[in-house]
Amino acid sequence: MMNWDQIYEQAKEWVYQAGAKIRLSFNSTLDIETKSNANDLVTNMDKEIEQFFISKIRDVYPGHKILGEEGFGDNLISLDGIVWMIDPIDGTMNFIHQQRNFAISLGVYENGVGKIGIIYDVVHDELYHAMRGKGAYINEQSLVPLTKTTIRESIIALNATWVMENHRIDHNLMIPLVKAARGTRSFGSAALELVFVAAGRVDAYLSMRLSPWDVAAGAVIIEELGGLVTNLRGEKLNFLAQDSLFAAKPGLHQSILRDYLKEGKW
Ligand code: 2AM
Ligand code: CA
Repeated sequence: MMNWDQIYEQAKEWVYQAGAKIRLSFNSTLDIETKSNANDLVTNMDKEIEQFFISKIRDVYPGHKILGEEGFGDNLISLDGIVWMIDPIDGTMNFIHQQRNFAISLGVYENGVGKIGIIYDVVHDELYHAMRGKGAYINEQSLVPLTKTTIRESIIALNATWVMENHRIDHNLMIPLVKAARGTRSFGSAALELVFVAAGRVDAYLSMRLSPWDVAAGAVIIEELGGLVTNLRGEKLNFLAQDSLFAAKPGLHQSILRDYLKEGKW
C-alpha cells in the first residue's frame, strides 16, 4: 500500500528546501542560457533545483518515475505507476528579470490520475497544495470551493503570445472572449496563474501551449476545489504531450467552451 500522506509531507518538505536554495541564489550571479529560441530561457538554478528533486526522489522512492522540464528525469512513454511532474522554476523569464512572479510546481500522479499538487511562490513564502480528496490549502489555510460566475463578471488570465502564433491559431477567435470578460490579466507563470484560479483571484486561465510540468500541480489543486481543467477543445489533458490549456470555475468553463471556443482549431 502506497502511503500518500507520507509522500505529501515529504514532497512539501523538499519544495520548502528547494525554495530556500532559490532564495539564496538571489545573492549570486545567474548563468543564463537559451533553449528552443532566444526568449526560451534556462538558468543554472532551473537545472540545480530539478536535479535536487530528482536525487531526493530516486533515493526515497526508487520505483517512481520523473518528468522534469529540464530533462534530467525519465523519458516516459506511459503514465503507468507513480510519476512526479516537476517544473523547478515556472516563470523563468520572471525569475531572471524580476526575481518574483515565479514558482516551483510539483505534481504527483498515479496511473495518470493527479494525487498531489504543490505550487510554491518562493518570494511570498506561499505554499499552495492539495491532495486529492483532502482539500486544498494556501499554507495552513483552507481554500474555499469555487463557485459559479458569468463571463461578464470574470477576470481571465491569458498571455498575448497567442498573437505571435497566428500561423497555427487564428487569434481573431479570441477577440469576442476578451471583449466579453470584465478584464484580462497576464502573469507569466502558468503555475501561478493556475493557483490564482484556485484562490478565486481570476476566474479562468487560457494558454495556447503548455507542457505537462506546467499544469500537473495546478490541475490537482483546481479540481480539488471543483474547478475544471482541460485543453481549449474541452478534452481531458494528455500529460505526455504539449497542449493548450483551459482552467476555469464550474459553469464558466462550460459556457466559455460553448460560446467562445468551439469554433477554434486549438
Ligand atoms: P517556464 O517559465 O517554465 O518556461 C509563460 O506564459 C508560461 O508559459 C510559463 O509558465 C512558461 O514556463 C510557459 N512556457 C513558456 N514558453 C513555453 C513553451 N514554448 N512551451 C511550453 N510552455 C511554455
Ligand atoms: Ca514551466
